[in-house]
Amino acid sequence: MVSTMVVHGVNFSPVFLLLGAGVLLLSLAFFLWPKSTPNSVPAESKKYPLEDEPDDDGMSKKVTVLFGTQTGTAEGYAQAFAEEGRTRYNGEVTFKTVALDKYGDEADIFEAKLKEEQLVIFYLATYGDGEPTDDAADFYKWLTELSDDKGAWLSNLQYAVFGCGNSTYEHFCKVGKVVDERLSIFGAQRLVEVGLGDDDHVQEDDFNAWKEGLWSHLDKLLDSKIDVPPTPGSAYSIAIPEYKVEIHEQGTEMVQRDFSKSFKSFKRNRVIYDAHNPCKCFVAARRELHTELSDRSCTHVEFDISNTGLTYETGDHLAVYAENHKEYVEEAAQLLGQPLDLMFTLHIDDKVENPKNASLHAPFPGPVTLEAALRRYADLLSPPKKSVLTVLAAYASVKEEEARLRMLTSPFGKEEYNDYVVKSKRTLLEVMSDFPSVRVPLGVFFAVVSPRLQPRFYSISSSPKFSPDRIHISCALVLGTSASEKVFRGVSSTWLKGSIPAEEDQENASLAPIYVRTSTFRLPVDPKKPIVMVGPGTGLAPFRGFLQERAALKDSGVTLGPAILFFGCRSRKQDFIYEEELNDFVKRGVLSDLSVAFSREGTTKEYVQNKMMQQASAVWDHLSNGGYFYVCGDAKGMAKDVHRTLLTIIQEQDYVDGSKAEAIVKQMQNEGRYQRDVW
Ligand SMILES: Cc1cc2nc3c(=O)[nH]c(=O)nc-3n(C[C@H](O)[C@H](O)[C@H](O)COP(=O)(O)OP(=O)(O)OC[C@H]3O[C@@H](n4cnc5c(N)ncnc54)[C@H](O)[C@@H]3O)c2cc1C
Ligand SMILES: NC(=O)c1ccc[n+]([C@@H]2O[C@H](COP(=O)([O-])OP(=O)(O)OC[C@H]3O[C@@H](n4cnc5c(N)ncnc54)[C@H](OP(=O)(O)O)[C@@H]3O)[C@@H](O)[C@H]2O)c1
Ligand SMILES: Cc1cc2nc3c(=O)[nH]c(=O)nc-3n(C[C@H](O)[C@H](O)[C@H](O)COP(=O)(O)O)c2cc1C
Ligand SMILES: *[C@@H]1O[C@H](CO)[C@@H](O)[C@H](O)[C@H]1NC(C)=O
Ligand SMILES: *[C@@H]1O[C@H](CO)[C@@H](O)[C@H](O)[C@H]1NC(C)=O
Ligand SMILES: CC(=O)N[C@H]1CO[C@H](CO)[C@@H](O)[C@@H]1O
Repeated sequence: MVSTMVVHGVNFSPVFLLLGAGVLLLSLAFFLWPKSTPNSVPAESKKYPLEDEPDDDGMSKKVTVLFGTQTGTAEGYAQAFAEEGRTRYNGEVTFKTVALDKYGDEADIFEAKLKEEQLVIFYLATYGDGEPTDDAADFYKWLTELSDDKGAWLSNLQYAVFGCGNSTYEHFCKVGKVVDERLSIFGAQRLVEVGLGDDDHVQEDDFNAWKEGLWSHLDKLLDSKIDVPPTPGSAYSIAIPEYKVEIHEQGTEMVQRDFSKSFKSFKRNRVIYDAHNPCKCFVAARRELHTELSDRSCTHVEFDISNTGLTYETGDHLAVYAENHKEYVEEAAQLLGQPLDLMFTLHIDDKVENPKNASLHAPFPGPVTLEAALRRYADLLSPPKKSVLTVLAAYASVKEEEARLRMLTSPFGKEEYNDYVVKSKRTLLEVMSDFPSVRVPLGVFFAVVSPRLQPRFYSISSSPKFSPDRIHISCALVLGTSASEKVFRGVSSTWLKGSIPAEEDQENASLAPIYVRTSTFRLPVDPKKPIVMVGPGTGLAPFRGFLQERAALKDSGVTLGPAILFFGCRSRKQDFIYEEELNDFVKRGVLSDLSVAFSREGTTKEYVQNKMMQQASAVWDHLSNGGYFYVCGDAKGMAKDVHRTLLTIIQEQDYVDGSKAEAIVKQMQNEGRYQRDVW
């Protein structure tokens, strides 16, 4: 018996905003939300029709906006850009946004579809070691491997690329830059220089500046009627997308966390677990890896994957959907002014005339309590984007608060936004509590204020040869002081640390949806090849898997090549994780040499790269013998320093100059003999 009451009957309340620079900011309110709920279709029935939206007369103008995103930023830009375009050209130009994996999945499709396009705008994020996002992987591989000899086959295409990245990474916006370059090689016409969105500053500002430049070009191509472009500074009425909220009676049964059973992906009759269809697994075992003397924490967790069909390979990554801490959930409910036990379901109202509902993601399944919804689905701690502040401003009942929120999002408030949100890492909850007059309706909160909580990735620290039924990970706790001087606890690391293992309490054991993401971080096919591994801190994780695999090979009679490992931590007495296991691998001859750099034991810091220098000749011996070089862990500091050290070692040991050493490293990378798993 579910009797229901609709609170927000209209899922689309127009809110009139007077914006200082209308064109610049219009798009912000349409910022869209991370890849969200499951919406995949069975793999085999997936079709990529050449034209799924027939152009009525074949004459109407069309812009295709393609994106590759991991956490939703690039998708948000794509949606905002498209939305602005629809308004800008009074709906006379069709703007279609498509994720690259929905666009196609193989050479023929990409080729046929791109040939038909006239205007394509790309929004592409970069990850890992300058790699594409999962959804852009097939496209990127195809485009980068396509022979240059193909010539100017894309000469009908005009395009622009905006890259999303963070300039502190070595390969800043690499995917955007590469796609831009490749398209040009094939004769496509670049409308504007590739945009470089830098997360280290305010990326939204880069996006806004870049798209203004692009509009001026697009106006010439698309706007037949207005020769004067819309004047900045004019007022726009904008609407904030929202879900319809259906409130249920107390006592209604809650749906279990459900990643859309009906949309399970199958390949050759096997269940495929992925972001749309993760596998709920129990925490089987958990233990602290640091000693009591450490003031930090690193948790070893084992997920039970027996009888699930979930499989993995040594070197893969595990995605974990963790839940928010109780404290944050309670605070969020309070800020929303709603009780935790409120039972509701979100809907997209398709009865109401609503052009914006297309940009809303499928809502999470209901009925759920507000407590469960906030715990599972809401990202409460990420610093809010400017677009979110624009929405909050629309719901402020105190004039001063509204004015301050508007100022923070205005072009004049760039510095203030940077100081207030970015530099001080202010969480969404902290921002909301700074503006107590803001009361956001639930349908708006889940649609556009709180992004969907994303899974976190972990390097798998076991090998299926040794541990087929359990996936191991090692997670460093993120703990700090927040902008409001409260304790900041990372979502996933806190959840993992507090998880209840079935070994200890079968009845109350913790469950999390997980899936395995295939990586390219792999041991040499030939086990006799020498390997050199560098993995300080949690960077040790995949190497524990490597060593387990080597141990299994050795036990089955395989002859192993030499393997050396450089590990680093603060001190032997605090955070020398898996110390006993590593020593045991040495004893068994699975690991030929273990070098550990303790950074806080002596008077001077010692890092893995110092240990590498001390063993330069051994390192070069192995590598020049066809050996493999592996680095795992921190991308921003460690991996760069280790890279430089490798170049130095090659120069010194091989008596070559800097550019020759770089050529040697490049060669190793091309041959897959220099692999990095960095984050
Ligand atoms: C491919 C890959 C492999 C990885 N492998 C591992 C692994 O093997 N082991 C491991 O431990 N991690 C690994 N990570 C990192 C891991 O995915 C998570 O990022 C990490 O566990 C933190 O997640 P969290 O949810 O606990 O923190 P989050 O809730 O995501 O918080 C972290 C964020 O909070 C911000 N922050 C930090 N301090 C504060 C503060 N005081 N106030 C406000 N904000 C703050 C930081 O800017 C950071 O962006 C890997 C990441 C990737 C991409
Ligand atoms: N979430 C992410 O994506 C991410 C990415 C990278 C790092 N982190 C941070 O890293 C921590 C993870 O801890 P962890 O156990 O992996 O590592 P860790 O314990 O912080 O570091 C391991 C060892 O590496 C040393 N080190 C620091 N800078 C180095 C450099 N440039 N080159 C070589 N060695 C260096 C450290 O020394 P000193 O500390 O003594 O200098 C320590 O001895 C978390 O607290 C998290 O905040 C997070
Ligand atoms: C684990 C990790 C690795 C990253 N690697 C890179 C990189 O190699 N180069 C770069 O320019 N940006 C890198 N970034 C930054 C992201 O590309 C940037 O935050 C981007 O805005 C994310 O877009 P998305 O939300 O659409 O996925 C990395 C970010 C993370 C979290
Ligand atoms: C970009 O990298 C810097 C430097 O490591 C980091 O402080 C910052 O948080 C990153 N930005 C984002 C949004 O992740
Ligand atoms: C499980 O949790 C309940 C409630 O907290 C508790 O009463 C019970 O003892 C727990 N079970 C075990 C086996 O510890
Ligand atoms: C997903 C969704 O709800 N789509 C609807 C958006 O609005 C139009 C116009 O009312 C409907 O036809 C769609 O079904």
